[in-house]
Amino acid sequence: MKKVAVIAMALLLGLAILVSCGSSIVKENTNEVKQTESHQIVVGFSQLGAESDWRSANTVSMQNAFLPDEGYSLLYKNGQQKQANQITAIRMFIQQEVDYIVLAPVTESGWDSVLGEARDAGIPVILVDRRVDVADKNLYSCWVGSDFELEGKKMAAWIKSYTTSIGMSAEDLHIVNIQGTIGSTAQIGRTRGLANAARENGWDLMAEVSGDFTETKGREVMAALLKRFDNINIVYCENDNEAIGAIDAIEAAGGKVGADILNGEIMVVSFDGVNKEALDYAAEGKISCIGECNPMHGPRVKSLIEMLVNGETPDKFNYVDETLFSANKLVKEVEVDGVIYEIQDIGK
Ligand code: GYE
Repeated sequence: MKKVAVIAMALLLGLAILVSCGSSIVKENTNEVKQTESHQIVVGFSQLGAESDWRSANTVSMQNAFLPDEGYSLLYKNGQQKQANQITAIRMFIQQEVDYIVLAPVTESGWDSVLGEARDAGIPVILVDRRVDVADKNLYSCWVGSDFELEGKKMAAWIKSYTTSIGMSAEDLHIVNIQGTIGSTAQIGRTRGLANAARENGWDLMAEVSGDFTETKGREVMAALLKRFDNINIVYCENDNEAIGAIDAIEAAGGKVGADILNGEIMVVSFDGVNKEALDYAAEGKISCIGECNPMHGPRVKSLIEMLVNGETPDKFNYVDETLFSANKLVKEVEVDGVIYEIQDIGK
């Protein structure tokens, strides 16, 4: 009996060893799979929202740049225009131990703590499009995007050149600014570009109201402005979606949009040049000028990450070159800070 028990025990033990060996083999295999997966560079992308056509094009550009076939895995989170959502997304990326965090921040302030958490976790942060205002600039590796104040200055230079060439004097310009999301880099720069030019030239900048970069808000804000003022002759929209909404509101109120200010038309200018309807409006002259804002940052962010992977240090601030689009033949070029920018004629 004892012998049988010993043999049975030995068999059981052997089985147990086999089973445990087996499971360790299984584990190793899983590890191997994990290792091949971990050759992929995991990028967590906190996009601020989906408020405009510019934003959608930007998201697609990012998604197309970080493809699994090319060794990337992209985790995308839409912040719905709320900073709190973006902070939650970044914390989730930290927990998931991503290799890089890419942040398109909705507004500039309030990022110190969460970016500090990313740094403590050893995860580099790349900013795209808008910027953050943090005490320690080392909280992020680098940024790529547009020079928004330059965009504003170029548009102001276009307005100045156009209105002087049709013989208007400075005090006859009655401008309203439908601003972007307050506190966002794009808003701050574009608002400053216009406000400074208005002050320097003596233009009548009657109101600055946020349209939050959306068509709906642009329509709402414009309708309210038309009730408040009866002499608006220039509408400066901080993006195309707002401009489309504003044009609707002007037409609904019986107004006519166009560059013929001297004959009562209301001139609309805007930024982006991504939305097809806005570009068509510009070709027809309903939008008199569009300041280009380039959303195709995916490949740019990718090359910044590649530099970091290779141990190189990219430039801290990386600007994109941009032009102005107009079908109006009167202004061929504008000069800002000693640099000449040609206007791209998109007339039919
Ligand atoms: O102009 C606007 C978008 O930050 C450059 O955000 C971006 C701006 C863009 O909603 O359409």
